[in-house]
Amino acid sequence: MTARKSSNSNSRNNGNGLRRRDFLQIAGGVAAGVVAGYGVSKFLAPSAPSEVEIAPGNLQNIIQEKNLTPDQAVAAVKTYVPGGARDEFIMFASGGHSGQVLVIGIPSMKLYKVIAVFTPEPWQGYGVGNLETEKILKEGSNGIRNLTWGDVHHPEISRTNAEFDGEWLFVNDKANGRMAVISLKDFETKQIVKIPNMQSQHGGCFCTPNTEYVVVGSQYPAPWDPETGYRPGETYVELDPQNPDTYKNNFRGLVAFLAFNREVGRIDLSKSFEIELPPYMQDLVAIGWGPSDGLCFINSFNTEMAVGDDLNGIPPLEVGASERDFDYLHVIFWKKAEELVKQGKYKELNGVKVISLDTAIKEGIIYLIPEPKSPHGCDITPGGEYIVVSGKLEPVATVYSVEKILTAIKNKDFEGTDEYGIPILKFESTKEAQVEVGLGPLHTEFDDKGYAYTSLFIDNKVAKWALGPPYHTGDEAWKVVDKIDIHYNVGHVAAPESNTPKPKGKYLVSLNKWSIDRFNSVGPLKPQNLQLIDITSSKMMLLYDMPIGLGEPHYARIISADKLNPIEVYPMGTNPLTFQKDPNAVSKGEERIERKVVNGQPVTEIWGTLIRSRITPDFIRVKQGDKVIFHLTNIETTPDATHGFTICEYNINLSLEPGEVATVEILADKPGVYAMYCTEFCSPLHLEMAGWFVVEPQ
Ligand code: RUQ
Ligand code: CUA
Repeated sequence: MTARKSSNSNSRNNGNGLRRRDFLQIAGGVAAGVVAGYGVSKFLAPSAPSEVEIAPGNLQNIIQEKNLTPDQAVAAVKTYVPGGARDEFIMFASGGHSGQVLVIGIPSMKLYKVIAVFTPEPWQGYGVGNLETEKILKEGSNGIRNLTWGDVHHPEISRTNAEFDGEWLFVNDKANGRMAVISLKDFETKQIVKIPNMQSQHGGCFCTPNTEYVVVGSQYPAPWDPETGYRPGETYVELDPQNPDTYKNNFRGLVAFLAFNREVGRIDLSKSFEIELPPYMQDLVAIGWGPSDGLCFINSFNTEMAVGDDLNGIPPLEVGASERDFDYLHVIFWKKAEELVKQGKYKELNGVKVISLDTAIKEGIIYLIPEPKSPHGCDITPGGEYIVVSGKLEPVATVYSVEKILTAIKNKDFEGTDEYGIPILKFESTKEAQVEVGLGPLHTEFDDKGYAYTSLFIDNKVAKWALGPPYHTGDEAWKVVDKIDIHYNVGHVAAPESNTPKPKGKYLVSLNKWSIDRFNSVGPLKPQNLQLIDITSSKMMLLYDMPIGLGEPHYARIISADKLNPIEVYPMGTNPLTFQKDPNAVSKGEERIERKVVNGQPVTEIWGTLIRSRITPDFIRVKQGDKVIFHLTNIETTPDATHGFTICEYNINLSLEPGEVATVEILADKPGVYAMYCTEFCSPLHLEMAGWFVVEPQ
């Protein structure tokens, strides 16, 4: 991997070979421009810094002292979003193996929140005692283990007419084949679903144009029993590397169309369906609109169906999976598949309707197109007319025309079938263009001016190139126009509302795997590096490096901030999971403790309130062996007045936002006197927001 020093690091010659006097002139210009550009009057508002502090001379001194190049000084100003101001875009970046989702402002690159999804997170009271959130994690496990992490790759925002609508966020767990639903009303996880018949999951998520379905594809094929599909911990099939047929016959890929019920904000498996796929390693998924409405595209690798077994003389999986020059882009007619389900042409496997591969072929809903070697990205141009795929091992971005694909299907323009009988369309009759973008192309995003941006893993660059008609014509079309260095090892890039009909342009974020020399050292495990790039002019310009010290952000969706409209406080007594009034909500004066016996088990049930700076009740006496249930209502109405709740030694922590009701259940199994207190520094008497939980010995 080539990892070079940044060309614009703080070097003595100011990075540009400028002489010092020239530089000072430019710096002065920048400084003056800063003040003028931002409007002096704004700076002179009563709360703004004094005139002396913002004098151009001073700014010039700062630039000089920090040894900034003019570009760096401009970048600093471009990304600065003062406190009280708002970012223009919000990025939802996957948190990789942290199992969480990062909420980041653009252009400031401020980290606003880490949404707890697959991994317990105490600050949000997620999976650390709160009954509802523990239930989400438990019901979203795989039935054989309580999963406490996920490998989050691809976030997706709910869509209306294929555009992001800012209501819901979906993220996948690659390692365990799961999907999570997050409400953008409160930025909290509401549901995790183990996708039936899927072991690992990677492609997508990608919503159909009106979020009828959240679409996801498998990555590593699952062991497959034609009668019972795949069941975690149960399905055992023969896999013998010496006999490739065992893999070809006993494993299957899958694409799942998870029906999303917007009213209740939940995935409904009873209305979902799946399509069986060959045991290739299906990769990214894209769902079309406009001319590609009703189409689903999935690329794949390891169409060689290599298994590995390197210690026994079989080529390593990596080698076996890279032998052929082409893999397959899958083209699936999902609306026709929906019809087949209505006609009953499916088999129910593990609670979901599955269209068999044979049925899919016979009914003409699946086709393959050769795509250059081990591709990764699978992205749709704003007009929905092209699909762009990049082969990691081929220095080109390949552009397919949807019109040509549909014509080729109509004319049965096939070069044959694959081993399973799926018709393969001819590459030449579906291809629109191939653009030489550089080495190791991965993933492509689009702006609002007809340009595409492809990440180049091996080159450590992002290439900007012009799309063809109707975006650009003649000599302008399908041409690389600019490249920018990134630092280092870019995976995906993300641009505001790319992969929708109306990308917003302006910025590109390069999600880099390595940061090497870009930050203060924090030991051998280095942060990932998200780099913000300005794409408003013909030359791309690096604006900001943001270290991410938790997990690996694979991909991100970026939405205009004004499309988001989260609530400030919950309506009093809300259960966040349902957004309904919680039957156990209490107001001031209704607090109480009740003791009863349920099926022979003594139960102490407490209805309490929290308000600055009091937990009511603040003294609770139970008997050893009691099951103790707390229903706590935060009766604050002030935004930000969150209280926490813990009982020492009990491994629980709640986060109660204003208006929220939470329930926690514990077993008073050990005698003792335990302090309980509010874990959020909420008020001057926060430390006094405490009480005692007494467990009398039997
Ligand atoms: S992936 S870069 Cu899911 Cu593309 Cu990781
Ligand atoms: Cu409530 Cu501290």
